[in-house]
Amino acid sequence: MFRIRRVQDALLPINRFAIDQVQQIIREQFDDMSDAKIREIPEKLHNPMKFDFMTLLFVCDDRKGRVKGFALFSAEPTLGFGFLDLIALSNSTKGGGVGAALYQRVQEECVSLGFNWLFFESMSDLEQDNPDRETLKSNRKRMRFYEQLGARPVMNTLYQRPRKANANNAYFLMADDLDSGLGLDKSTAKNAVQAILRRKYKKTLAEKLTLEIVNSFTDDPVQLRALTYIKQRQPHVYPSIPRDKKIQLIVTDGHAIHHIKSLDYAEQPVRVSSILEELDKTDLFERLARKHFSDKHILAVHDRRFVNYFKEVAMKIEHENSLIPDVFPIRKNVNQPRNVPSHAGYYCIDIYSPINRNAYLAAREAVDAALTGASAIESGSQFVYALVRPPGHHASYDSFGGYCYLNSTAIAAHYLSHYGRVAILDLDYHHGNGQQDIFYRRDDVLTISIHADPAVEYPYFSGYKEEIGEGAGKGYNLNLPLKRDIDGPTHLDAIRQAIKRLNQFKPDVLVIALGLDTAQNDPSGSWKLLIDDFTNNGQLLGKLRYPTLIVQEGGYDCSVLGKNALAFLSGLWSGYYR
Ligand code: Q9C
Ligand code: ZN
Repeated sequence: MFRIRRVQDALLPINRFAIDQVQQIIREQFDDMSDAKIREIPEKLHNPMKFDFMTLLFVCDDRKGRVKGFALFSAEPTLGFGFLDLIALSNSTKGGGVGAALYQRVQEECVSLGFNWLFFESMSDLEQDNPDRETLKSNRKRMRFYEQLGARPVMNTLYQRPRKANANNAYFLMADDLDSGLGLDKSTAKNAVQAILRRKYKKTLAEKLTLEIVNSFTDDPVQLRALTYIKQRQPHVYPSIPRDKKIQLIVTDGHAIHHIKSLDYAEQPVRVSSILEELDKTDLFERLARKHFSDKHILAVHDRRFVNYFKEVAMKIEHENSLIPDVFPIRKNVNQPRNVPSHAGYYCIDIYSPINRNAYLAAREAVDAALTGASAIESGSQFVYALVRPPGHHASYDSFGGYCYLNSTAIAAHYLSHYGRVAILDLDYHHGNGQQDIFYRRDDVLTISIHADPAVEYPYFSGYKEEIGEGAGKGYNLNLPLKRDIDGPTHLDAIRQAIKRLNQFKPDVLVIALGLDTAQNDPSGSWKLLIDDFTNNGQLLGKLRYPTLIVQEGGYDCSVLGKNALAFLSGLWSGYYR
């Protein structure tokens, strides 16, 4: 089994590993590529605008990151074509469809960028250019492969005239119409060829020769060689969005067992289905199955006694019954709670989070979903959305509240902190007191929260801007409280401030606690964000290009939840890919 994915950054270990292997393959197989060029690949990927083409790297690997092959591809968005620089398999890969899959992924990328043409060079398969039988044979085999995939040599030009840089070989310019059925008109071809030659043979081809080749394109449309190895070709079926570009989606399908059947309890199962209904109208998502993770990930951020208490007492509650804590001790010289329902107030901060067996089971599942998302990020995904409930961001090291029991966001962030620097950006209307508390003394996980002023809003006792972290964590917690009646533009300004801090911190991974209770008319909020504000927020954050895990938190107006979630997520996506 293999998968293909785009590697854009060397932030996470799996990507650094991929790029190392790609460089190794190039060193082994392309002795004409200079070491400087090989070494600048990561910089080209990370900073594509600095160079005249945009470089994209697609790797084919097993899920553990062992590279079977790669395609290095340049996009020329202004002229609207793609150029395939290199496509190669690792020495231990024996075909198996890897080459074709990589090539097709490049075709899909071109189509999704709106290009009509893909160009590349391939060695001549003509006898006159190949005195050596073996080379002739392998060049013919390669040409057959490309013919099957949709590319053919450009004929009747000087392009394949031997040049200094490839003195021993004649290379055809290959053109792939990406199944558009269009002819290659002369001016498109000339512009493309000029751009390709200037870039590819910058150091070895005099401008005069470049122009000679460009001007040798006289046929209009340019002639492509007729099929010589096959009679007919199966056109490629293009997906609306290449699979690895989709946002991966994990849903806690068992969440609905946690159902507080009271009309004024806002945190209802329908929240998830209303979001899902909107997402399902698009092709933007790929579902991932939820995996199970051990309790050790929970116990890494939560107090063991708290977790045990929650689990044990939850299991004691009779079916359909709920326990709402009623006595809340001030934790000064009090005894440890026994695991009995009447002691529930010890770990609880308010009356909004009834304990019952299903609350535990559902919260546990939300944790698994968030961790599944974190592990997808770890293995190279760009965007993963964990659509979960109950929410988690009000649950701290040893307390629960605000509809939250276990802090899935914090648990996922801690998991990811083993692989790099993590930043959590909490966009819920309410302060993310849970992860603030959990990471308050740490400098490897930055916590930022944009929320309504706690002087007048839940959770009242935290979320002030003076709370900046302690010890090593001093300066690694940022609260951006806002007034009760703000709208989208004011909120966007706060996001810009958060981004400034993110840019200083330079996380390897971003975790977004996505509360949608910032929307206009949300029953638990007072802000006035509209659908376009969610799109703008997403876009701004997507442009940062961090691998991003989004975990669902609050948001209670089911008439707009789905639209706003989709707006935010597609904003993220387009900020990154467009
Ligand atoms: N009259 C989250 O959004 N306030 N929690 C309830 C009821 C509690 C919100 C007021 C708000 C908790 C995850
Ligand atoms: Zn909230």
